[in-house]
Amino acid sequence: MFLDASDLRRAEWERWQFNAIRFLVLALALSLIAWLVVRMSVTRPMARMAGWTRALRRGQTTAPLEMSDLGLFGPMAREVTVLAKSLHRAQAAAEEEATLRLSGETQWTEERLKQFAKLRLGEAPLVVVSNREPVRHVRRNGKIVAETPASGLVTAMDPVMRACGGVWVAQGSGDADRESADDRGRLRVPLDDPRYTLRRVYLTPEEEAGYYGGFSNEGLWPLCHIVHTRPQFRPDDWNHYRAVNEKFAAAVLEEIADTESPMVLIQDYHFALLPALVKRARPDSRTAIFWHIPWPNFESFSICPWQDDLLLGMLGADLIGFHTQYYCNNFLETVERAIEGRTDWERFSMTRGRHTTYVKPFPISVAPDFVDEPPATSREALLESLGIPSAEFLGVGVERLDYTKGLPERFRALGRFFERYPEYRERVVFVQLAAPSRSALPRYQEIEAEVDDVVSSVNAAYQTKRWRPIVYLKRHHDHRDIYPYYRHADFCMVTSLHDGMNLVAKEFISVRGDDDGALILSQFTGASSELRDALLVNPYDVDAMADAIRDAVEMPAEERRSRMGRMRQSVREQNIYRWAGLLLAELRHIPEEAADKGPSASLAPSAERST
Ligand code: ADQ
Repeated sequence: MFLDASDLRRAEWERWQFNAIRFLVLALALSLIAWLVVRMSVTRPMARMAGWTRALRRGQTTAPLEMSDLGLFGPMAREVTVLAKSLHRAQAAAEEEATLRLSGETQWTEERLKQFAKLRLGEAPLVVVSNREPVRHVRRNGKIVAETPASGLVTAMDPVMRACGGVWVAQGSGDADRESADDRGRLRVPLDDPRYTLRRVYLTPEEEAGYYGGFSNEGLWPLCHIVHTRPQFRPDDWNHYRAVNEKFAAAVLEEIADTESPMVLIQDYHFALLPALVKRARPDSRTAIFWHIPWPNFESFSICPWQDDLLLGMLGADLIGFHTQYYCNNFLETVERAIEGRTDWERFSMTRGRHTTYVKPFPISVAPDFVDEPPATSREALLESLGIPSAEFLGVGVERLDYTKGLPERFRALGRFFERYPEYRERVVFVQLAAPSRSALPRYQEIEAEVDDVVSSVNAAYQTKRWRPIVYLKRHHDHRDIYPYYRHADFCMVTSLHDGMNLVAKEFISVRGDDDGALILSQFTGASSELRDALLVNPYDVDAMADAIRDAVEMPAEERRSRMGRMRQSVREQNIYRWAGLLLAELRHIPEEAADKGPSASLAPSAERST
């Protein structure tokens, strides 16, 4: 039998040919895919990064590089973006300095504060202590996110720390704070461009309730604000307050252990005992306490059962700062009448033993830029996002939900305005941004319920099918979200019953580059002594406030512009860098105490007398 194998050979040849073609097609497809991948994830992003860097170098853009399709280069692009931001900031600061020099102005800027800190403070590190931290980590929908608390103190201190560097000791209050810091509670902030260290101190729920909710916020807060809310003084709260002050003192002492002559800047009424605790252990430190809320008169303060301990704790400081001269007067009168020592009304100081404490006003303020790279939201887009088809006049209020801020009074005044001036119905919309605050305390639950009620009743009384007079947004907002409201409002209302300074008024002014907008401001805020071009009101006088709203919406454009222009000039000059610069300069001039002549032991609060 013969078998003709030529078919097999042909078939084999065809198979080879077929495989060769398949291989070629496959190789082509693979090359194409590889080419596309390289182009998408390497060549194009590189070209975009190069183009963006070129535009940045030429000063044509400052916007961060869009990251969504950067693939492999994501981490590098992030770093380059941070670097670019720093360069841009440095360039803007240099330009600002040059402009100021040319115009002969001596304005405080971030750069000037930075240079001041470097040249004048030298190696002395700056340690800031406050209850509120500049950034807290919280869990949202299973993710950890960083958020800035709604707090005047944080708004003011963060730019200072960004300029000076150092350590900020504060309570770790976010539910994901521990995971976001190292074992000692330390992390570098701001997270995207670290410039200082945050040292978190963790409290137990009992300490938090007694020291923060109890003594600080149910005792000292209503004691210092004249708002007719009775302060609560409980010995247990006081014990926690003392213990927490000691806990913070231990953290501060640890932070300054290896440094000579550190500067310690203590913030607010949560830490009245801290100055003496720090100075007793470190007499070489220069220690100041800044009191962010009003100081009442002697009679009001004297109802506190532990007033001597608080005053002696504060007098441990070399320098005590308040917002206004009036609070300084009240304080010096209080110590003169309550504490044995030599009061000097010429130099505004109190001397006990060998230790002198100076008392001075430092009116706090805001940074010239409310936010970096503000959003370009238009007025129409803003109104649309709120479901408001149109509003001829837009009013805005921005507050923590606090009974000192006069929110019910403001909404009653709005109701009276629509009652008295019905021609403004359907033409004026008032947007209130309110961040819930201290919600565990009964008085804060009451004020929240009262505000809900007043808003509902004013809306129920005047709303129509296509209009609601008050839009009430009860939640925390980032400053970037607040910016468009300030920017597009025709008027802003600050109606505090009593307020140390009030930064909302200054924030509103700082964003009005258009020199437009009217400010209605309570005469009981510290800010009212600086911002005389605001429409000053007594928040207890509902009729007068209703008239002030009418005056704000009817104010001629020319008058609005000249008033706003003058207020902007004042806020620009008296900015937060000036506040910090003057405070640090004053503290630096105070002669250093020799270690053997530290504050007399009597400056420390006595444990025996305290409860
Ligand atoms: P506060 O009582 O907190 O400050 P304020 O000075 O008005 O009051 O500052 C509030 C800050 O919180 C502002 O920066 C504001 O933008 C922000 N904020 C308000 N509402 C918000 C919201 N809904 N969401 C997010 N942020 C919000 C205390 C004293 C003041 C003093 C400051 C600084 O009571 O008198 O001016 O410290 O010293």
